[in-house]
Amino acid sequence: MLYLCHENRREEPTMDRTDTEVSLDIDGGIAVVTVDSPPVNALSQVVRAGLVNAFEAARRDPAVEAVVLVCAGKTFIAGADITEFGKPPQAPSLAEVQAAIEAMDRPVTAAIHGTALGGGLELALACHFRVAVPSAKLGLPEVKLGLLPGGGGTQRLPRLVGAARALEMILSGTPIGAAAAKAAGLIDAVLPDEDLRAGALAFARSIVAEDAPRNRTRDRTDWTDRDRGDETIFAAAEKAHGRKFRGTSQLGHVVAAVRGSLELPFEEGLALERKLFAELVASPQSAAMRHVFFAERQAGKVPGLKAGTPTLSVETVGVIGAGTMGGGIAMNFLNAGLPVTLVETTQAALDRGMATIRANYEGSVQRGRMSETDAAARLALLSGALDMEALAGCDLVVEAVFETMAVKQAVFSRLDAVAKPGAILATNTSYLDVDAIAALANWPEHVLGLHFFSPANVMKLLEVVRGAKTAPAVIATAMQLAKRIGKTAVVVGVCHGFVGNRMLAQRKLQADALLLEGAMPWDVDRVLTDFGLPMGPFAMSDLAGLDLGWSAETSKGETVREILCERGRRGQKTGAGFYDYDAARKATPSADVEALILEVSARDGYVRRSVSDQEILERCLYPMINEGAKILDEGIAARASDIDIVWIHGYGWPAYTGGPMYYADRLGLGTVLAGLRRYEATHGEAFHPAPLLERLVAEGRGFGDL
Ligand code: T1G
Repeated sequence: MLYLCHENRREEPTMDRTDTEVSLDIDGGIAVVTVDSPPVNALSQVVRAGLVNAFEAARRDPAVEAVVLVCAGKTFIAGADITEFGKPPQAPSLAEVQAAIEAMDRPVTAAIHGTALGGGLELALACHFRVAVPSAKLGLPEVKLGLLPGGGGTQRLPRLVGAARALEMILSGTPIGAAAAKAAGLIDAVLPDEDLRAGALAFARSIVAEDAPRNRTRDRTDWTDRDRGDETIFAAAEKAHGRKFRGTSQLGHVVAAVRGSLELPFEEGLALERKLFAELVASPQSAAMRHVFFAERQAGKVPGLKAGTPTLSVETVGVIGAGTMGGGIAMNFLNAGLPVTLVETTQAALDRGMATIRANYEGSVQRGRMSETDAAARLALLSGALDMEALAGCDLVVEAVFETMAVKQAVFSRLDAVAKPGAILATNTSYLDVDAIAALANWPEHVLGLHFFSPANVMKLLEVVRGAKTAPAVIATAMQLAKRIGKTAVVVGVCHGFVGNRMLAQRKLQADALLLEGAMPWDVDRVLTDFGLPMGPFAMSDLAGLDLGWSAETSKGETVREILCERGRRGQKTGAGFYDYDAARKATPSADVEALILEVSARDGYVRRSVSDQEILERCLYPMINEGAKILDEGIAARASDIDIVWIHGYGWPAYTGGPMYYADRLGLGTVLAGLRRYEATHGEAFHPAPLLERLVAEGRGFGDL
């Protein structure tokens, strides 16, 4: 059956028939089907229809001895077209394309480069053979969209590599390289070099010459016969990935689908997969995670920054401050292969910082996450110095010194005197006024904030703080550098706390107030971890240290936090904070802290009451959402979805609820506004609704409509 690809064209397929998205040419008896649909050759309706027509044309040509499927551009098919989700399906389906391939009476080989992901890999699994260039990666990342492979991946992959490895690939969503894919039996050959077409044609000719059997993946039984009935496979997968899928039914669905590949005939297994996929794709969790996918990419588009803005070269980096943040920041650049000069004020501090970095790499090697060679290569790029003069040749310098304006301004004044002309000078401040820091530089247009989140070598978020005078080229360079070091960057404006910490401050205010009104730290933390956050505000304070921003000299001993610090309960690092910690840092509620809270509450005249979980959740989240509305109204964030990305990648907000602003839209801004007004009546100004929120409710719109 032929499909109308576009412009209602309908004609008999010919060998040299060319579509805009899929073309077919014959090269010495080998039909080469090429997909050319930038940017990632996603399986749109046009591509699917073009593929069916191309394979039909190849099938009808007696001169064709074999077929090779390749892609133009930077990658093999990177999956279904995510923009089509949630819309009425359009024929042909991916299954129909796969059926056209499996119906071929001549061998079909998928030739992979770039990243064969999701539906792209599933299409390759329906081919008789798969080859890949050495740099290729292959994966099924559907779980990152709240889905499971819906193109036969849960049925064909276990038949090729076994259920255990299939479950690992599907549940991790992490692609594997060509060599690992060959070793696992996922592909038949790694091509000798990156010349994809030549390698693929040579492979196809060898298959024809050997008259190699055309095994359809769906017919293979060696692995399924071996795995059937082995419950340890599923128990291991659930143990390894159970925690990651809190709040969604994905784990159960993936396990059921893969189990079906062992116990059901292929077509029934496909039907089960389709049913389970349909449930997930219709779920609010998947809609939220698809929102996050596009929001991450939107964040990379900086309003007012013209495409093609020239960027500056960054090949050497200096970091001032070898503490927790400075060391983590340095590791980001070392991991990207950039030499780093780490500067401290004393040899002891420098030695401590260097030792921590070394220990982190040794830990990665011990956990099998990094080879010794790679760790050594990174450490070879690290040098230390006690004098800022050592930073004179750096293209980028990041300061990560003590978080007070006086210290940062002093550092910037000295740094400005030694930095080379054109160097980018960045402050890692979490809150402070970047413009006030830039004012001390000869070139304020080369000054910005690069706000990393602790632990800086782990958390994906980077708030790129755009100063009033920061040049577009410097912003463009920061965005490019963020991608290079594997960060998700969000451009934010200058205000106290920028986006993430400004909203966090609102939550902290309420969390502390709730303690005096009737809740305990473990009540508040439980409500927020049940919501899906990795930890609540009090556990987070214990991790970061209660004495952040506190000093014995200035402490007034008034608040619960101050008294805890005065008593030496400064968090995990002292074995006690809001919680008591055992040697393994396991937290337990503290009777001493409970007594202190009751004492301070009584001292301040509170009549304690039982606070419901719902009130705790609303009191913590609504003021954050309200602050987000103010941040949008002030232009500190360009989009509501940027705020979502800040919270997902900076604080672990559960992606399956889409981020605070997306969550508010789904809840209904009217509900948030009513809640704010209710609490304003009893708790005052902190709940006064943002004008933008009131406007949107009046207009019946959401943050996503901005
Ligand atoms: N569908 C639609 N658009 C996509 C897309 C996709 N699958 N992948 C990328 N784009 C757009 C993206 O929005 C951006 O658009 C541009 O391409 C460049 O992307 C049936 C159901 C392939 C590793 O999850 O991981 O198959 O912003 O900036 O950094 O079982 O894109 O330019 O307008 O990310 O070079 C499964 C998702 C889908 C892969 C390239 N596949 N993509 O990274 O470019 S579900 C995925 C990626 C599925 C089947 C199931 C990455 C990339 P714009 P980019 P990149």
